[in-house]
Amino acid sequence: MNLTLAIIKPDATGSGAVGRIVAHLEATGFTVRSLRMLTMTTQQARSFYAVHRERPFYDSLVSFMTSGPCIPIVLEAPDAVMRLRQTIGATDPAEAAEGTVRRLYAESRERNAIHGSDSDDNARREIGFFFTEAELAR
Ligand code: IDP
Ligand code: MG
Repeated sequence: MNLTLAIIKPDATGSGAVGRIVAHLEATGFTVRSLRMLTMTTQQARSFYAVHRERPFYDSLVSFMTSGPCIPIVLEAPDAVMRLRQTIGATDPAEAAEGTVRRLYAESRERNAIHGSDSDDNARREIGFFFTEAELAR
């Protein structure tokens, strides 16, 4: 699939990194197809990250993701999912490769600046979580 979902997380919207992160994504070859800004409710964040509900970091993650505004972005490129995962880097910025978004802008394993879908199926689900068909049409 040529679409994936990124989310600029509350640490990065709060630290003035939004413009630089979007510029980095565009410079990497992605086209922005749609974006919006919202502060997620606890229910939204719990649902978005439901796959992690048994993990020890789940409650803290939900609290972080609802602590400020997020910017979900639908990105288009060939092999979008894999390309975005390479562009954002490893979950922990200390382990993320040089030049990746998390290496450049993330604070910690939790406050790691950006989300990227990890499969085509999850990209479809996650895009649908934030955007209607009409918002993707052009
Ligand atoms: P990913 O975002 O690199 O795909 P996941 O394992 O899917 O990483 O975890 C989802 C999010 O949960 C991470 O981006 C990060 O914000 C948070 N997270 C993951 N592992 C930990 C942890 O060990 N401690 C605290 N937060 C974590
Ligand atoms: Mg993940």
